[in-house]
Amino acid sequence: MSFPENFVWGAAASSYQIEGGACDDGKGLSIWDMLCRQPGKIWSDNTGDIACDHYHKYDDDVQLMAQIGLKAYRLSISWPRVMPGGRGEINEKGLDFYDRLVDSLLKNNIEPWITLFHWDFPYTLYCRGGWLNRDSSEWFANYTKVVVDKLSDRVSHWITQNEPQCFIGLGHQTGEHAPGLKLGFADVLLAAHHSLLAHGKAVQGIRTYARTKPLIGTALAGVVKTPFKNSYAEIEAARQCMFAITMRDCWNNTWFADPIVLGRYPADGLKLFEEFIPEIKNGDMETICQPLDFYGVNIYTGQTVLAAENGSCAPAPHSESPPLTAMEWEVKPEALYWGGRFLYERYGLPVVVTENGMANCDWIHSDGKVHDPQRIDFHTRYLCECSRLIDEGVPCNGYFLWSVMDNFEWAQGYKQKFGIIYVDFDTGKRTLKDSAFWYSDVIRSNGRCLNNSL
Ligand code: IFM
Repeated sequence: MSFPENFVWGAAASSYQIEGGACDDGKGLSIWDMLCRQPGKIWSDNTGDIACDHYHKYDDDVQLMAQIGLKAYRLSISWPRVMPGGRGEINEKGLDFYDRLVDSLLKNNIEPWITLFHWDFPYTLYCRGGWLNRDSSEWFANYTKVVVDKLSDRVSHWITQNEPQCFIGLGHQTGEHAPGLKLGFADVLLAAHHSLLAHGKAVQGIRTYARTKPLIGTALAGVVKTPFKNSYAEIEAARQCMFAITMRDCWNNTWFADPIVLGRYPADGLKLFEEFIPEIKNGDMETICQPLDFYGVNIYTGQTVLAAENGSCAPAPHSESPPLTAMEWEVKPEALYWGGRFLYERYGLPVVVTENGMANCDWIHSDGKVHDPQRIDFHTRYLCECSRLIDEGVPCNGYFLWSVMDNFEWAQGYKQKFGIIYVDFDTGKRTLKDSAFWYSDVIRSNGRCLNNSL
């Protein structure tokens, strides 16, 4: 296995999941602060009030990242930390936190990749309609400018939003995530349309105001289908299935990616969602479809499908007892290869794996260490598929392991552990897991050490 010389070996986390400091230094409330206050919404009624306390411990955390040898760290900005009411007043102390974090990363030769929105929407703006309000795209554009003005002299990698499928679908349709709404489908699509407009305006803003040449992308959830067999018919079936819309929900690739990259909603979605389609004003699709530098995709699992008789596809027969992570997501390494390949074929953009990781049952063992061989095996297998993707000519420029440290896993609270750094949430103590030492070897050998595991 080999990776290109300048391959970006990274790890990721997001503001609400690690920062804590929920009310510190003038930060405003987000919809997650509010959801966590509703009993029964989050596992064990956990909250992100303190989380990893990264807001105060960021410098130590950066030292650990440097010890691991990360080349890049994907972080997100908390919109209400920077603009407590979501618009208007700027909270300089909040902005300064990111200023210091970026400096600390650069001092340690770690490239910051900034995600502008990873779900912690300002509560004040939610009270004005949130993503249902068409003004939301302007609010987001103004917020983007504030961040770009502050950080773009040192930051060049930008991701607009993380996984719209989740913050719209889980937040506005099923209600499992903040803001906890169970809206009718027309409103779900309206919120989605506004978030797409916000993406487009943010890209425009970054290109206009950035002081160093920006590289801009997305971080969409990858809904991946893999072929049952390596035959033309099966591969074609998986490809079609991966880009088909068959359900009235957000759990697909094309409803978000087609407008962003191709400038139009997919025809099958328009047909299936016909009576729920929001008003699309003149110029909307042009605003949404801005040139991007990479297609960021978060891949955790996939579904294997086989070719069905009428040219469509059907779920493949599956094992009675498939390998599952603690999230009960099936371990499916080939999803990284097929997902990356199909997305590149359709959208023609270089691919960056903006998230890949596994929740595991981790604890401190009696020898004081955290042994997580399952996670090492998981990443070895997925990276092997990443290498295959690159070998076959798909420009896959980077890989961000989710997550750099254990964190607040949304509705699952602290039950799930995705990190390569173990966090004791009672004391705040960090312990590098075996997987952190392993990832360090991977990075330092540019992936060559993976050959020893095969
Ligand atoms: O923790 C989340 C992250 O915030 C978004 N992508 C999936 C991860 C694991 O569920």
